[in-house]
Amino acid sequence: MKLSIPGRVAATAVVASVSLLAGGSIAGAAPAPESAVAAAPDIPVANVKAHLTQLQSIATANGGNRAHGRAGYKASLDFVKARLDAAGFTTTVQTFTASGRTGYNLIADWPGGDPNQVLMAGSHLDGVTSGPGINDNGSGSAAVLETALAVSRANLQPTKHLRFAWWGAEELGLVGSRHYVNNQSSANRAKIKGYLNFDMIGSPNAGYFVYDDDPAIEKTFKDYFTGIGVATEIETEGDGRSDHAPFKSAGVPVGGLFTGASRAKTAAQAAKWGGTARQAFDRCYHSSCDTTSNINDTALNRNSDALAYAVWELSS
Ligand code: DTR
Ligand code: ZN
Ligand code: ZN
Repeated sequence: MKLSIPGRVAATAVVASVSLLAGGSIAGAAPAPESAVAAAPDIPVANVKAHLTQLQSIATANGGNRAHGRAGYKASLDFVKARLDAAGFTTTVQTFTASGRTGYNLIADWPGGDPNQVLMAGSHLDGVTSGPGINDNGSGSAAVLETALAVSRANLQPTKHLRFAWWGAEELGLVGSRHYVNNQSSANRAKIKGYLNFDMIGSPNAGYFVYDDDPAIEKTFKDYFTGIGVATEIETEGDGRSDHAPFKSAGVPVGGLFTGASRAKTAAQAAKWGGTARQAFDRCYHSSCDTTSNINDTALNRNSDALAYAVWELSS
């Protein structure tokens, strides 16, 4: 089911509400329409980085990783869950088995909104066994967590019901997200009007890629980056490569953001985005050096803000 966001209405409403929210007023303008979209807040990148520091500490205290079936993964989930419980979310831990070990998904529902129209945002929380997995995928997990906390701080009351998810065992083949989708009734699956995926959004030699799946979701992300003057490219290698795939296979509109993995940045991309041509977007992909030093703060900041913008826009 496609999301239908008449861009001009949403944009007008956003302009109206932003001006009004900022204490300004649009001289002579009509009052903001009832459906004015509250402006998404800036996501403090310092908060996102603080979550990454926690995940790094968890890996360090648990054999150097946060991989499926290891102590570091469950400790990561417990950390995220505690923050969400304290912020008023209704959390659920879903268990499954993969490679003979227990896996866990964390689902966080924000109370309110139309239960028949669910907007989801998610990321995989597990890493590989060879390192702490801070860009892959602490970056996505921390940004989704901070956006959820921003929803709580704002006490957002969107039209749609908001649900956030942190997946287990993505590195074993999208096991956790596939378990979630396959264990939803078809009726409940049909209620999910969009799934937004964030897997590697802070790569050191960052590119700015938008998934080219659902047109309305893709446009929402592109509109954000256009608004901050950052060019984007469509993500071409993503199909099947992350947790949006099981949702897409089930007919759910999907989208997401990505800053690149082991593929090398081209000279043209370096000219557009900065960084180093002919060097991987993330030289520490699936390596022990994927630590808190392996993050591009500007990319993490921009993608965290784009995440919040899309959640606010697409849930309104
Ligand atoms: N599969 C992800 C990394 C990854 C590689 N290509 C893409 C494209 C779109 C999203 C993610 C990815 C992982 O290793 O976790
Ligand atoms: Zn990975
Ligand atoms: Zn990943």
